[in-house]
Amino acid sequence: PAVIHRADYAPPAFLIDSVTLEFDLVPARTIVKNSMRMRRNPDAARAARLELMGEQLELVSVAVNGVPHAAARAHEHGLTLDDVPDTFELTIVSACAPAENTTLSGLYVSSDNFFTQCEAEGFRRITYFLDRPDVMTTYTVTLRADKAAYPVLLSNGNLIEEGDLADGRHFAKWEDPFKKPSYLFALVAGRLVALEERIKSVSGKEKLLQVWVEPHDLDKTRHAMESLIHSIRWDEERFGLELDLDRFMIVAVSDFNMGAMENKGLNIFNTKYVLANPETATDTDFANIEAVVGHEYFHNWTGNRVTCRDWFQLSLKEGLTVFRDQEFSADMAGGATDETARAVKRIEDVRVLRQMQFAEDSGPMAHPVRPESYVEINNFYTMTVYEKGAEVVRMYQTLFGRDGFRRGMDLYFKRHDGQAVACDDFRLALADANGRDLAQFERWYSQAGTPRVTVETAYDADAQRYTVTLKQGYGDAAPAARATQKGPLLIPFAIGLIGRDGADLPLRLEGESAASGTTRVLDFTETEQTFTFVDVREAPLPSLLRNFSAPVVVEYDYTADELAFLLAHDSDPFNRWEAGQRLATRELLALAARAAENAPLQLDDSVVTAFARVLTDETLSPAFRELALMLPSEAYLAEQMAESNPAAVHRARQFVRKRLAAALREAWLAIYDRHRTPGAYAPTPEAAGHRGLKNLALAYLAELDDPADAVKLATAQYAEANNMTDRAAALSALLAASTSKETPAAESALADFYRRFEKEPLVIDKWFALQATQRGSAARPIIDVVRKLMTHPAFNIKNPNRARSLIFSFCSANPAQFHAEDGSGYAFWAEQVIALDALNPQVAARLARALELWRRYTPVLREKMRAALEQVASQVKSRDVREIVEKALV
Ligand code: B3K
Ligand code: ZN
Repeated sequence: PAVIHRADYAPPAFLIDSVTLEFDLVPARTIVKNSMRMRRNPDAARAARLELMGEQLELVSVAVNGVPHAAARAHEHGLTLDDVPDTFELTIVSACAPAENTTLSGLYVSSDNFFTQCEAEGFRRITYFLDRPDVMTTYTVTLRADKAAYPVLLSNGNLIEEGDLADGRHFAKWEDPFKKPSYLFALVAGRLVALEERIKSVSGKEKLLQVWVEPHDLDKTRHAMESLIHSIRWDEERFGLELDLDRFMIVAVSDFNMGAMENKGLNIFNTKYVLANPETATDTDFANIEAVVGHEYFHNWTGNRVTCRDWFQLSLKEGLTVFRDQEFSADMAGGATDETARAVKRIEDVRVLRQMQFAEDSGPMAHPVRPESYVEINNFYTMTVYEKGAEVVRMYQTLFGRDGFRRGMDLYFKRHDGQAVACDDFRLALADANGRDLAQFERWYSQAGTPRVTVETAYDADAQRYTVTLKQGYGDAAPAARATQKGPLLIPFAIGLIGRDGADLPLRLEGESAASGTTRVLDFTETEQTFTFVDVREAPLPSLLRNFSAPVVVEYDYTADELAFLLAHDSDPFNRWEAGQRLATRELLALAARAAENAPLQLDDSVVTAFARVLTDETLSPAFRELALMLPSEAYLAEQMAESNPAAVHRARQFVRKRLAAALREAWLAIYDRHRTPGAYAPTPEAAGHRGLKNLALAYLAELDDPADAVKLATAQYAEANNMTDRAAALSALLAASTSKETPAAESALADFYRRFEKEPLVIDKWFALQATQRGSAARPIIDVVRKLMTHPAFNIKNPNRARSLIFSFCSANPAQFHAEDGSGYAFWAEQVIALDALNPQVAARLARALELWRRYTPVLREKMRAALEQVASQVKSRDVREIVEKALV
């Protein structure tokens, strides 16, 4: 397959000054008339011909300056025009078939309504175009459709005209005053209703806000609207960025490949990230909606006003916008000063990064934040580009502080508003605004793999000096990553020193005149570097990489007692949590190694004691305690083993869960009682924290060999719940309890849940997911449950949310069952990847990635995975899936 290289970037040979689009929307055959004012790009080499991109289009006619153009050739990838003048009007009429479009890229139909998805390269499935992000132009769009079937007609920007046409049809004309790349184009047509609000933006201008949904979902739009208003306010306050359009629309669609899309003024969202009311959505759903609404809204400046020169620069907008949405959520939860509330959000984000991005960075798909090459760009909307990219942006803020970061952002917009630029331009704006050379920092964009920092410390009591020696490298990185690694990184390494009483010591580095602060960010720039603290009156315990100041792995030989001490005392809440995770991980990996050899398992009491202290420490917020008591995931643990053994990890982790359940039984019962939240439901972080801790208690109680308490509590909670968080948690506890002891309560709750929510697709997704991720037993392997559910009338592989809820949940979120030794999980995976490949390559490629780390597993599993991968490689057609499986098999 053709590989696209970053080094081959060349500016476009032609530019488009404006475009006018007219759509005659008919599901089976939509006609698009596209008129573009074009000219040669003075900054590019003179091209012999004009090459427009186009896919799956039927060409009807081409005219240059109104004259039919004979020398136009349509082909599989687009349209070639020989002999075009220097400046001209190009008019192309073409047709496409939205009703048959199962890829959900381009123009498609969902629930009888029309939607578009153009990023990254979907616009070329709508019309022939220079479908690349550095070609920015203004759009005028006329939509025509049957009025009864499609009463609402939306596109980007402002509505300038609408009216009736003959034969029961009508039209709407939209104009977007801002230049934009084609990937930000959108249209929506259908039977939809909107929740509306009018607000005044910071400069006093009136703005119309709308959340469009199908009529039966109008009662689930309030939270999305509030999230939008909060996002608008936050961007005004934190970054001085104002909404630039008079009207901002969000539209929900139930068939969507990803979370949401930031089309200019017309964001299109997966229903999952819009619809919520207490009965249907969990606390996590509410929080995710706020984050995704924020994310897409923030793109209006970081992505839309300043966009990407080419797709290699994707992290320019995605890393930055993820960072912005993380900060938004932290500010919403804790303001600028509630460090524990902010830490809860930070911990959640770091968990995801470590579990998913570190794994990606260690396998065949490893790539730098700014990739060097790709086959299919849709495969590069990755954890690395998004989450590691956000960490890279966060490091600027760690280096320069909030004010310095803001100065850099201001300069970035001053220089680049209205342009399509590169990651380097962002870095230079930050460097120039803060008067610092950030040349070395560029390596964060060009080197793949997770850096490892090893730490050695020494205390000289006589001299009262404490030295910290840091070494950086990449360990044995995967070949894909190793090829990119050139030299040491600039790592902002935050550190604190803790005294025997648990309090932070004042910090003074050698050469400084006085001590200042208790956390210092060390500029760690060399392969090996020693930092010396002076006036250190006692041997301290180091608190390393506070608040996870860089996306690295830290290796330091803490004793178990030291970790327990940090868990009890560190003033940095992130590192308090981190100490508990290190303690648990170490213990769990030792147990997994024993489990792999079928040796008996035993857990040290000190671990139980350390966790008991946190659990019952009422000075800590419930949300923090919930995170502290949550063990590292099975996937993360398997990843840390020399040879991943999911069955052994599962046995070890279950063993520890059961021990913690039994040893702390009374505490769990007390917690359950104390953290009930009677009264009306509110999705605030505080109330969610109480529910979370209470439901964690329930989940632990369900692990007891005799789960009678849990069954009793969960049965009552299920029946009485006034919100989905509690109802789903109760159902999950009942399913878990019935693994050790068959309980009829689980079956009847499952049946009730289905009946109750039959008409709520997002809740039925939860019903599928809960069953796909449940624990199995030898007598009841979950693959059987999953295969049976595949034939359930509510299952539909064409709907990505549904496919994810059953197939992906099983293949990616139930490792012990998926990696069954008989290979049954892999055979299922292969079947589903092949089936999806023919319908929706983007979704298929995501599923394909479930086996990419196959080389790291035990020999038995490895061989079965290889066979499944080879089977898939020999049958799939899409460029998307081929790239994944071929890279995995190299
Ligand atoms: N920019 C879109 C993602 C598009 C994915 C295309 N395969 C959503 C987001 O990151 O906000
Ligand atoms: Zn984004």
